[in-house]
Amino acid sequence: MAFNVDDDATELLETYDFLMKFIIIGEAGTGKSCLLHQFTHNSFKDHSQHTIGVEFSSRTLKLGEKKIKLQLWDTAGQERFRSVTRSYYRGAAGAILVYDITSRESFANLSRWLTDARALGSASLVVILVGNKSDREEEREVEWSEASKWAADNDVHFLEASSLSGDNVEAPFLLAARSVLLAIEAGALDPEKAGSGVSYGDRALRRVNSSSRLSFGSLSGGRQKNTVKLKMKKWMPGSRCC
Ligand SMILES: Nc1nc2c(ncn2[C@@H]2O[C@H](COP(=O)(O)OP(=O)(O)OP(=O)(O)O)[C@@H](O)[C@H]2O)c(=O)[nH]1
Ligand SMILES: [Mg+2]
Repeated sequence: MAFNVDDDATELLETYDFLMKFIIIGEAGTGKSCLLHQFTHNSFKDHSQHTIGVEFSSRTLKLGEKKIKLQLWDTAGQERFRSVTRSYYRGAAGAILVYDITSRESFANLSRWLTDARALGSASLVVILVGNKSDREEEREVEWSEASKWAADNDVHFLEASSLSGDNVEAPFLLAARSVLLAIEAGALDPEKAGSGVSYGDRALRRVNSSSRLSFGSLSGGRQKNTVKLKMKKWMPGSRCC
């Protein structure tokens, strides 16, 4: 099992408001690893090989005033890894469910992935359906309207993206993070609860429901890969993971 943690030791000193656990799931070859690589490195992953088990990466982004650290678990789509990868679904706050617009088979199997994610993820799991490889329009096998209907029927968000061109790659992650934040603000998700898939990054900011209301006025899609801020005084040891 590979763990590609590209943050260095200074990450321990990083401050953020929330830490969220996301999983990337879907059939093999749909472009999950490329999508994630484009999101974390702003480049296309050449010669991508099948993921063996699970790979980990992270990125910190800003949503309004809030700094969110995403813990991203890229899972293998191959059947033989299914039991291993499912163990990583536990307590996920968000799931990026990927199919390939040029593969009807990858679309036909979506229900299976969604069922597993909902069974094992956080009770308020946010799911974003991504139709990847939108750059291959001429080979399209799944129409946007069909996927959009499936998404509506299954109560998930939907968009198409291209890991190759980078088109719409940030959107699913921003959308998922924003939905989770909104759930926290609405009181539907409690980061203090085990298995919520979210934890506070700094105890000083635990005032979500009192004076400091969350604000999503300006969604920032700006690239802040692995943002690191060295604020010794603010760092609290032992901040929980999801
Ligand atoms: N044209 C095009 N090809 C893509 C895109 N994303 C990924 N690919 C190609 O699709 C293939 C599979 O990509 P991966 O990211 O490795 O697929 P995966 O879903 O991670 O596969 P597993 O790890 O086996 O589950 C590779 O040959 C990529 O180059 C895309 O947006 N457009
Ligand atoms: Mg992969």
